[in-house]
Amino acid sequence: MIRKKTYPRGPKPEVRRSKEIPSAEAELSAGRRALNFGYRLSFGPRRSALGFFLSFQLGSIFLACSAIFLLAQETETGPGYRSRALHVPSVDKIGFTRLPGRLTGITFTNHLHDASAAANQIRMNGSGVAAGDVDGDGLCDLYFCCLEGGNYLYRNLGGWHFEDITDRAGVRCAGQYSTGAVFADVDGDGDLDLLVNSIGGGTRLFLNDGKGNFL
Ligand SMILES: [Ca+2]
Ligand SMILES: [Ca+2]
Repeated sequence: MIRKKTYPRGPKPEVRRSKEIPSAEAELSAGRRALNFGYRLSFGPRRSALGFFLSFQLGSIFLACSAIFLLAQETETGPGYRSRALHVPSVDKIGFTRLPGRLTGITFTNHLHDASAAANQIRMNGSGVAAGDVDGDGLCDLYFCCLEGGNYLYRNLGGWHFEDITDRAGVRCAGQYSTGAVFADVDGDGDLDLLVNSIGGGTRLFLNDGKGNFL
């Protein structure tokens, strides 16, 4: 015969709720509600320019405070870096959007002929890309390695537009199978220098003059 063992019950533990921290969406939606309120006042049944002005100001203050609050709350700082979580919207389409080269100015394509691949299959490993601000304007520039035809350096103009400054910068590296690159301040003068690796050609170092011109 099996007997069920029972244990004396103690006092019910007290559950304390911590003060709820408003989420990012809640903060931003508060600002949007204020703007919607203003819109109804301005363009609803009772049109009022003063109502629109006041509510627009209110909504702007809400959004500004929300942004400051979120930055202070979510930005993590450490030695040499800052990071912040990426908020993905719960509605609407998410993910990446393909931007054509005619809009961005980036028309780079990595080329490798079949005969070249057959001669040395290491070439089929592909090539890399380096990202960094080479001219110090605060915008991230891009350097693409190519197996045949030379590499490309694109200067970021902002707004997803780029210009090809490869020849001006002197980093084409034509005539070699470039496999990878990295930007790093090799000489410690505060700007990003460029290291380019290749098959059978060693690693080349280009020193930056601080304006995106390499020696
Ligand atoms: Ca730049
Ligand atoms: Ca440097």
